[in-house]
Amino acid sequence: MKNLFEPCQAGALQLASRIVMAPLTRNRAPNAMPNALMAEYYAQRANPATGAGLIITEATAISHQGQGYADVPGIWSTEQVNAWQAITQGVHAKGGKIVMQLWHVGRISHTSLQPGGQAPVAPSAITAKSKTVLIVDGVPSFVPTSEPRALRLDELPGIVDDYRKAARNAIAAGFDGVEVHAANGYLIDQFLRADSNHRTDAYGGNIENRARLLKEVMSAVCEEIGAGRCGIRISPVTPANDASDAAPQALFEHVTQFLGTLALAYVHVIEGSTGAARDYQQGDHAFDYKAMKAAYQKAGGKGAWMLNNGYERDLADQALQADADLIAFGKSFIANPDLGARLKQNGPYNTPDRATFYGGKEAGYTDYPTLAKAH
Ligand code: 8OZ
Repeated sequence: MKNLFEPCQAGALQLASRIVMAPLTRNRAPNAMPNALMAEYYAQRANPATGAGLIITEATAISHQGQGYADVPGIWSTEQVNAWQAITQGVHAKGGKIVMQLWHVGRISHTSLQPGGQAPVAPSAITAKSKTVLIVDGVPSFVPTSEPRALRLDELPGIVDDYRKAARNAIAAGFDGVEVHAANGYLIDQFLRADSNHRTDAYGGNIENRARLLKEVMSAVCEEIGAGRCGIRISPVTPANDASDAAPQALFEHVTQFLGTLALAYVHVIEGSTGAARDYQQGDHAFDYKAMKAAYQKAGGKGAWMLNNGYERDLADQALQADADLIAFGKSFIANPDLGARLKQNGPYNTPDRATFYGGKEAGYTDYPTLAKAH
């Protein structure tokens, strides 16, 4: 019987529990720079006895071009690498582990966030029916994403190289590893899905071609820092950020079959619609997650299987008995810095305040009470 509170080996990562803090965009990094307030937030959640066995950072841009939201952090400059060190040191001082989520948003961006005010880049010049966050007059506001331009074939090696350098930078900043963000309708997911990828070259068309960028990025990152320190996040059926594909089952079985050939730390699966109630088993969201995992294992995949989306204690226990090794908690980690301690006694839980998810300072970020403080 697996349980949340026992150690788990995920590739080269020795984790003190099966409780993971999911990546959470919080828009509190002006100028794409990590800062002291962020260090406090992560340190509050880092002790595995009361918090997470593994923290995954908020999505972090691998390049200026990879940025799509106001005040999200980056990992492309020396200054950023140095600033992240305070965060990794703070987490390690509490006995915790932390990996960085590597992010290129592709078309989910706005010209005002791009180098030189240029168009965002994407597999094809198709505008997403989606919004991004800008700070307008000091207030976070949702605006439609800009029309992207299609990446030229000769630009793709540079994108793969940006992921490679970002992974190298993450290790230099003291991270235990990286997670490649291939979910939620961002660049890699845009390549995967037929509705956002109309390319006619080696990166578009059939499944193998649409998965090519993902494969090249994963191979590069694994080669750079060792596969045992690398994870990946996928979201087979999410409609987030206008992600859309008529045949996700075949697509994602192809993807996990490839992932099974790498000796990854873990595969992180968002079930259903990102951030929504647990609706993945309903109607047109029918997706055979077990078959996807079987494809991974058949190909030799031994890395931990991490599940996410709306988990609470009972569902997490059930998932661990079924097929999960790790459970990633998102919104509940926003509101409960000591979520591990609260899961152990199954409550009480603070309620997350949506109004403070994106942007702002301490309020709704570092000021949620712990059990120790509430009593
Ligand atoms: C919420 C707001 C902005 C970005 C994702 C990185 O969906 C995100 C994100 C979530 O993966």
